[in-house]
Amino acid sequence: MFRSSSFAARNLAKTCSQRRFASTKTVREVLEEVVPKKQLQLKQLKTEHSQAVLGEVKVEHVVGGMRGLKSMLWEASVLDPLEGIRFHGLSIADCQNVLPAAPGGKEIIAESMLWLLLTGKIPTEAETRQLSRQLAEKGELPEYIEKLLDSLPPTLHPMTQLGMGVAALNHESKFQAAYERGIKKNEYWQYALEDSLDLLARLPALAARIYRNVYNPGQPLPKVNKDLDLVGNYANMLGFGDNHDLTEYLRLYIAIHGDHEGGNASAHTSHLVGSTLADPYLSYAAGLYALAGPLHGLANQEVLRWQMQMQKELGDNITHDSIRESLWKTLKSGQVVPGYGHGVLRNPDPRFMALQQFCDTRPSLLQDPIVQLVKKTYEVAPAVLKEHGKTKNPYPNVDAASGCVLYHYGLTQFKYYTVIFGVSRALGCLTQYVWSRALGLPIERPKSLSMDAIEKLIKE
Ligand code: CMX
Repeated sequence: MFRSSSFAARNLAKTCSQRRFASTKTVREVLEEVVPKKQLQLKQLKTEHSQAVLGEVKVEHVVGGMRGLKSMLWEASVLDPLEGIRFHGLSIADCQNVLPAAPGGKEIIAESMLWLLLTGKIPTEAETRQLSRQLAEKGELPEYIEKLLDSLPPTLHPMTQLGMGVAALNHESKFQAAYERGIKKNEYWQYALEDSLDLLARLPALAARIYRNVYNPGQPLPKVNKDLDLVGNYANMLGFGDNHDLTEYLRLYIAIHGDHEGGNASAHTSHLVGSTLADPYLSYAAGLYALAGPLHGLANQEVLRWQMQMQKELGDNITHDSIRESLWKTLKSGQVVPGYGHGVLRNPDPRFMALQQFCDTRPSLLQDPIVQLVKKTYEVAPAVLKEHGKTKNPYPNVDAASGCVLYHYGLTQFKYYTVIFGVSRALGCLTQYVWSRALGLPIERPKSLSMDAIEKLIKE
């Protein structure tokens, strides 16, 4: 029974229910059906429409970070400035209606989101469970990776460690080994899929080992439990397995944060590196280092630090006026308000709203002073940012909300928050890696210009 799902969601769910009672397929079997159709679609685009114009390139694009320039193919999701993200046409609310949850849970899980991103189809519950088991069976880390992580200084930023671990896992790359053997181009995607699933399966153990080494050295780490979903295992290995609400929050956060079309810095970096036929591990490691910048993924760490500083300065009696003053203080000191603004969005981020809704259903969260402060800041900040007049989007993005809930449940180490984002974003970046190989996309090579060359072109 679906709540108020959109037309796209009802249609997808209907198609899905037609095979709901048929045999359970693996994600690879479904992809084998979908890939030829997509390959045909691309062939038609190339033969029939290759000269169609999608927009103009202006000087503002070249000097303005290519904002809004339509120049990349990205299959799994499209971001609308006003509505927010849609995964194969489905909004976050649609996904919450139709994607299977974990046993005993209500929130979308990473496996059902991954299935949707990869195939454009809604998995049945049995298919989701089967994918969970498939991932859990490959979830342990090779010994050399454990040794590598254990040898790193605990003061090294967790994101640097995550990128190193992911890059070193390319020792296992089936894609790279097959390439060296000399496989055909039309076989690339199958090895890309295997690597992507292997990497996703190991990310929880990798990320949890970093957490253990940095924050709880010497503590035992649980093994991967084959009966748990990916995020259930992640929460368990982080030491929060008995906290049902935090596990559910992580499930929701990781699923809805999994993809945000292709132009954002981490997705784009991963896509660019993958286009050289570097394997999925190297490609995603590169994406992680883009995510580690404060204007991108590191913002969730910055938001909480900033909100807690505000809480300290304002004391017990926090009012809208005192928050307004504090916002102006940040802006006047030349800093950005972390968690606000976006390169594409021009409305409050629906991911922020979904996380707020999660809080609204839990009284303990609603009573938490830092959760209350995030809410109150949202009531004031858009007007202040409008008055400030610089940002094109005065509304919160997902990072404005993500950290305070983690903090409430006891995951208090801000520096670790971007790692959770990194575990999540692998869903979308690795999905596109598979699609880029399935579609035979070429190496990326846009044209750059010097300022003299731009002026010359303008004169001509
Ligand atoms: N506070 C203050 N000023 C802001 C601002 C904010 N939150 N957001 C944008 N601005 C400023 C920009 O710095 C820029 O100023 P200059 O002209 O002096 O360079 C101006 O407004 C125009 O920027 P914009 O076109 O609206 O935004 P961009 O596309 O250039 O940047 C983003 C987008 C997210 C980097 C920016 O809004 C920002 O720095 N936000 C705070 C950090 C943050 O929350 N990042 C997370 C984003 C989500 C994610 O990628 O994970």
